[in-house]
Amino acid sequence: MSISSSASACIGLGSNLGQSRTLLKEAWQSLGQHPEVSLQALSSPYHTKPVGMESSHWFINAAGCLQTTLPPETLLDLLLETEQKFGRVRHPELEGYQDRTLDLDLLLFDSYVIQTDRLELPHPLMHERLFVLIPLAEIGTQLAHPLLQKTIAELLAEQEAKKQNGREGIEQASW
Ligand code: PH2
Ligand code: MG
Ligand code: MG
Repeated sequence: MSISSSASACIGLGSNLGQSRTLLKEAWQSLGQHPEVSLQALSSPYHTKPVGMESSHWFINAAGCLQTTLPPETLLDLLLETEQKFGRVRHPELEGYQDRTLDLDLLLFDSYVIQTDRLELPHPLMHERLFVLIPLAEIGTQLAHPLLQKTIAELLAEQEAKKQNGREGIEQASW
């Protein structure tokens, strides 16, 4: 038997095509079926305005934290497989962000800092995105960003202070 230690990972979940809320909930449960994943907490869903893309479809976003004995690259593989399983079709020929049934972004993996072509940890945009910070703060205010050395609560307060219109475009919903 191999002995591997367990890490805490946080995931950003998003969908703006199809039955988004159901897709996110089922995708989260599906991650929990993996023998090396143990689900810890899932935030509320939020109805959010698309950021950095032109789309008439608002997103449902949520954040979840889990424990895993998988290494980060293998957890990333599992996230990408799960996106496909839930109907994600990528169009590498198109520029910019596309509407999608499911996006699972690895935000934090313990306090790992990784910069490879495939995987960047912490997620390079997480500290700027209210649609990530607001759900993540619900389940882990005291989680630390290993590069910025600030908690999620502090990053959220900073972003909110920067935005003139506060939480406009982000509405809490329920599962
Ligand atoms: N994801 C993006 C780009 N823009 N906007 C919202 N509201 N929610 C997202 O999950 C999102 C986005 C790229 O992955
Ligand atoms: Mg994303
Ligand atoms: Mg993604």
